[in-house]
Amino acid sequence: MKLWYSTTSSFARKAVATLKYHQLEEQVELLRITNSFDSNSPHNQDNPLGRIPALQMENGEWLFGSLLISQYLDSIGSQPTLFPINAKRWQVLQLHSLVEGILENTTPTIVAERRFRPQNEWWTSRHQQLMERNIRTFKQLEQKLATFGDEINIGTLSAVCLIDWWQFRIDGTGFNLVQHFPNLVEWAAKMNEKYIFLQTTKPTI
Ligand SMILES: N[C@@H](CCC(=O)N[C@@H](CS)C(=O)NCC(=O)O)C(=O)O
Repeated sequence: MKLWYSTTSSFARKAVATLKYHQLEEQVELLRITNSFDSNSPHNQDNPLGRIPALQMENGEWLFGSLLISQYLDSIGSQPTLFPINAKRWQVLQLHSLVEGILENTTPTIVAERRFRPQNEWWTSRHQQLMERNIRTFKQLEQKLATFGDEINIGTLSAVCLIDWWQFRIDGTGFNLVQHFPNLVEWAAKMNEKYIFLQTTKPTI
Protein backbone atom coordinates (compact mmCIF):
# COMPACT_ATOMS: atom_id res chain seq x y z
CA MET A 1 0.00 0.00 0.00
CA LYS A 2 1.04 3.62 -0.55
CA LEU A 3 0.02 6.84 1.16
CA TRP A 4 0.55 10.36 -0.20
CA TYR A 5 0.88 12.71 2.76
CA SER A 6 2.64 15.80 4.05
CA THR A 7 3.92 16.60 7.53
CA THR A 8 2.01 19.90 7.57
CA SER A 9 -1.53 18.77 6.69
CA SER A 10 -4.05 18.08 9.42
CA PHE A 11 -6.07 15.85 7.06
CA ALA A 12 -2.97 13.81 6.22
CA ARG A 13 -1.96 13.54 9.89
CA LYS A 14 -5.32 11.90 10.62
CA ALA A 15 -4.47 9.13 8.14
CA VAL A 16 -0.85 8.76 9.28
CA ALA A 17 -1.85 8.73 12.96
CA THR A 18 -4.47 6.04 12.26
CA LEU A 19 -1.85 3.99 10.44
CA LYS A 20 0.58 4.30 13.35
CA TYR A 21 -2.13 3.58 15.92
CA HIS A 22 -2.79 0.29 14.14
CA GLN A 23 0.94 -0.38 13.69
CA LEU A 24 0.62 -0.70 9.93
CA GLU A 25 3.87 1.15 9.11
CA GLU A 26 5.47 -1.88 7.51
CA GLN A 27 2.56 -2.41 5.16
CA VAL A 28 2.28 1.16 3.86
CA GLU A 29 4.91 3.07 1.90
CA LEU A 30 4.77 6.71 2.98
CA LEU A 31 5.12 9.12 0.04
CA ARG A 32 5.80 12.61 1.32
CA ILE A 33 5.03 15.81 -0.55
CA THR A 34 5.83 19.35 0.53
CA ASN A 35 3.17 21.46 -1.22
CA SER A 36 -0.30 20.01 -1.73
CA PHE A 37 -1.44 23.17 -3.57
CA ASP A 38 1.16 22.66 -6.31
CA SER A 39 -0.35 21.20 -9.52
CA ASN A 40 3.04 19.63 -10.31
CA SER A 41 3.22 17.79 -6.99
CA PRO A 42 3.37 14.03 -7.74
CA HIS A 43 0.24 13.14 -5.73
CA ASN A 44 -1.80 14.68 -8.59
CA GLN A 45 -0.92 11.66 -10.73
CA ASP A 46 -2.87 9.39 -8.40
CA ASN A 47 -5.60 11.67 -7.06
CA PRO A 48 -7.66 13.55 -9.66
CA LEU A 49 -8.89 15.80 -6.84
CA GLY A 50 -5.31 16.96 -6.29
CA ARG A 51 -5.54 16.49 -2.55
CA ILE A 52 -3.76 14.63 0.18
CA PRO A 53 -4.07 12.21 1.84
CA ALA A 54 -4.55 9.56 -0.85
CA LEU A 55 -4.11 5.86 -0.12
CA GLN A 56 -3.51 3.01 -2.51
CA MET A 57 -5.11 -0.11 -1.07
CA GLU A 58 -3.77 -3.65 -1.38
CA ASN A 59 -5.88 -4.24 -4.51
CA GLY A 60 -4.24 -1.26 -6.26
CA GLU A 61 -7.31 1.02 -6.05
CA TRP A 62 -6.93 4.51 -4.59
CA LEU A 63 -8.96 5.97 -1.75
CA PHE A 64 -9.38 9.74 -1.30
CA GLY A 65 -10.52 11.65 1.78
CA SER A 66 -9.00 11.33 5.22
CA LEU A 67 -12.09 9.89 6.92
CA LEU A 68 -12.49 7.13 4.34
CA ILE A 69 -8.76 6.33 4.44
CA SER A 70 -8.79 6.16 8.23
CA GLN A 71 -11.86 3.94 8.11
CA TYR A 72 -10.11 1.57 5.70
CA LEU A 73 -6.91 1.45 7.79
CA ASP A 74 -9.02 0.89 10.89
CA SER A 75 -10.77 -2.02 9.18
CA ILE A 76 -7.47 -3.84 8.54
CA GLY A 77 -5.83 -2.86 11.85
CA SER A 78 -5.55 -5.04 14.92
CA GLN A 79 -6.02 -2.47 17.68
CA PRO A 80 -9.42 -1.56 19.19
CA THR A 81 -11.43 0.31 16.57
CA LEU A 82 -11.34 4.11 16.36
CA PHE A 83 -14.90 3.97 14.96
CA PRO A 84 -17.02 2.62 17.82
CA ILE A 85 -20.15 0.77 16.80
CA ASN A 86 -21.82 1.22 20.18
CA ALA A 87 -24.03 4.08 21.34
CA LYS A 88 -21.07 6.49 21.12
CA ARG A 89 -20.72 6.06 17.34
CA TRP A 90 -22.75 9.12 16.36
CA GLN A 91 -21.19 11.31 19.02
CA VAL A 92 -17.76 10.36 17.71
CA LEU A 93 -18.70 11.03 14.09
CA GLN A 94 -20.43 14.25 15.08
CA LEU A 95 -17.20 15.37 16.73
CA HIS A 96 -15.29 14.44 13.59
CA SER A 97 -17.72 16.48 11.46
CA LEU A 98 -17.21 19.57 13.59
CA VAL A 99 -13.44 19.24 13.17
CA GLU A 100 -13.67 18.57 9.45
CA GLY A 101 -16.03 21.52 8.98
CA ILE A 102 -13.57 23.93 10.59
CA LEU A 103 -10.77 22.64 8.36
CA GLU A 104 -12.91 22.84 5.22
CA ASN A 105 -13.93 26.38 6.20
CA THR A 106 -10.32 27.36 6.55
CA THR A 107 -7.83 25.50 4.35
CA PRO A 108 -9.06 26.05 0.77
CA THR A 109 -10.09 29.65 1.43
CA ILE A 110 -8.52 31.58 4.29
CA VAL A 111 -5.20 29.72 4.36
CA ALA A 112 -4.83 29.46 0.57
CA GLU A 113 -5.53 33.16 -0.01
CA ARG A 114 -3.39 34.39 2.87
CA ARG A 115 -0.54 32.23 1.60
CA PHE A 116 -0.73 32.74 -2.15
CA ARG A 117 -2.54 36.03 -2.86
CA PRO A 118 -1.44 39.58 -2.11
CA GLN A 119 -3.38 41.03 0.82
CA ASN A 120 -5.38 43.46 -1.36
CA GLU A 121 -6.84 40.44 -3.20
CA TRP A 122 -8.08 38.58 -0.12
CA TRP A 123 -11.86 38.12 0.08
CA THR A 124 -11.84 39.49 3.61
CA SER A 125 -15.60 39.62 4.20
CA ARG A 126 -15.76 35.91 3.36
CA HIS A 127 -12.80 35.19 5.67
CA GLN A 128 -14.60 37.04 8.44
CA GLN A 129 -17.83 35.10 7.88
CA LEU A 130 -15.96 31.78 7.93
CA MET A 131 -14.00 32.72 11.04
CA GLU A 132 -17.22 33.62 12.85
CA ARG A 133 -18.53 30.18 11.98
CA ASN A 134 -15.26 28.60 13.09
CA ILE A 135 -15.39 30.38 16.45
CA ARG A 136 -18.94 29.15 17.04
CA THR A 137 -17.77 25.67 16.10
CA PHE A 138 -14.69 25.78 18.34
CA LYS A 139 -17.04 26.63 21.24
CA GLN A 140 -19.18 23.61 20.47
CA LEU A 141 -16.10 21.44 20.02
CA GLU A 142 -14.93 22.43 23.49
CA GLN A 143 -18.28 21.40 24.99
CA LYS A 144 -18.40 18.11 23.12
CA LEU A 145 -14.81 17.19 23.98
CA ALA A 146 -15.59 17.52 27.68
CA THR A 147 -17.60 14.28 27.47
CA PHE A 148 -14.68 12.34 25.94
CA GLY A 149 -11.84 13.15 28.34
CA ASP A 150 -8.63 11.53 27.10
CA GLU A 151 -10.38 8.73 25.21
CA ILE A 152 -9.04 7.98 21.73
CA ASN A 153 -11.38 7.60 18.75
CA ILE A 154 -11.53 9.11 15.26
CA GLY A 155 -13.26 12.22 16.65
CA THR A 156 -10.73 12.98 19.38
CA LEU A 157 -7.80 12.00 17.13
CA SER A 158 -9.01 14.47 14.48
CA ALA A 159 -9.55 17.18 17.09
CA VAL A 160 -5.92 16.88 18.24
CA CYS A 161 -4.80 17.13 14.59
CA LEU A 162 -6.90 20.28 14.10
CA ILE A 163 -5.79 22.02 17.30
CA ASP A 164 -2.07 21.36 16.71
CA TRP A 165 -2.34 22.33 13.05
CA TRP A 166 -4.12 25.57 13.93
CA GLN A 167 -1.26 26.61 16.20
CA PHE A 168 1.32 25.50 13.62
CA ARG A 169 -0.41 27.55 10.89
CA ILE A 170 -1.19 30.64 12.97
CA ASP A 171 0.07 32.87 10.13
CA GLY A 172 -2.30 31.12 7.73
CA THR A 173 -5.37 31.37 9.94
CA GLY A 174 -4.70 34.71 11.64
CA PHE A 175 -6.53 33.55 14.79
CA ASN A 176 -4.76 32.77 18.05
CA LEU A 177 -6.18 29.60 19.57
CA VAL A 178 -3.97 29.75 22.69
CA GLN A 179 -5.47 33.13 23.51
CA HIS A 180 -9.11 32.35 22.69
CA PHE A 181 -9.41 28.62 23.44
CA PRO A 182 -6.69 27.76 25.98
CA ASN A 183 -8.63 24.71 27.21
CA LEU A 184 -8.56 23.14 23.76
CA VAL A 185 -4.81 23.71 23.49
CA GLU A 186 -4.25 22.25 26.96
CA TRP A 187 -6.40 19.21 26.16
CA ALA A 188 -4.49 18.52 22.92
CA ALA A 189 -1.14 18.79 24.76
CA LYS A 190 -2.33 16.12 27.22
CA MET A 191 -3.45 13.85 24.39
CA ASN A 192 -0.05 14.22 22.69
CA GLU A 193 1.63 13.33 25.96
CA LYS A 194 -0.53 10.25 26.44
CA TYR A 195 -0.51 8.80 22.91
CA ILE A 196 2.83 8.16 21.21
CA PHE A 197 1.30 7.95 17.69
CA LEU A 198 0.00 11.51 18.21
CA GLN A 199 3.28 12.75 19.66
CA THR A 200 5.26 11.41 16.69
CA THR A 201 2.97 12.86 14.02
CA LYS A 202 2.85 16.49 15.20
CA PRO A 203 3.03 18.98 12.32
CA THR A 204 6.49 20.00 11.21
CA ILE A 205 8.15 21.63 8.18
N1 LIG B 1 -11.82 16.27 2.57
C1 LIG B 1 -10.44 15.99 2.28
C2 LIG B 1 -9.62 17.27 2.32
C3 LIG B 1 -8.16 17.08 1.96
C4 LIG B 1 -7.45 18.40 1.71
O1 LIG B 1 -8.06 19.44 1.46
N2 LIG B 1 -6.13 18.35 1.79
C5 LIG B 1 -5.35 19.54 1.51
C6 LIG B 1 -4.06 19.48 2.33
S1 LIG B 1 -4.35 20.05 3.94
C7 LIG B 1 -4.96 19.55 0.06
O2 LIG B 1 -4.50 18.54 -0.44
N3 LIG B 1 -5.14 20.68 -0.63
C8 LIG B 1 -4.71 20.84 -1.98
C9 LIG B 1 -5.46 21.92 -2.68
O3 LIG B 1 -6.51 22.36 -2.16
O4 LIG B 1 -5.02 22.31 -3.77
C10 LIG B 1 -9.91 14.97 3.31
O5 LIG B 1 -10.57 14.75 4.32
O6 LIG B 1 -8.87 14.35 3.05
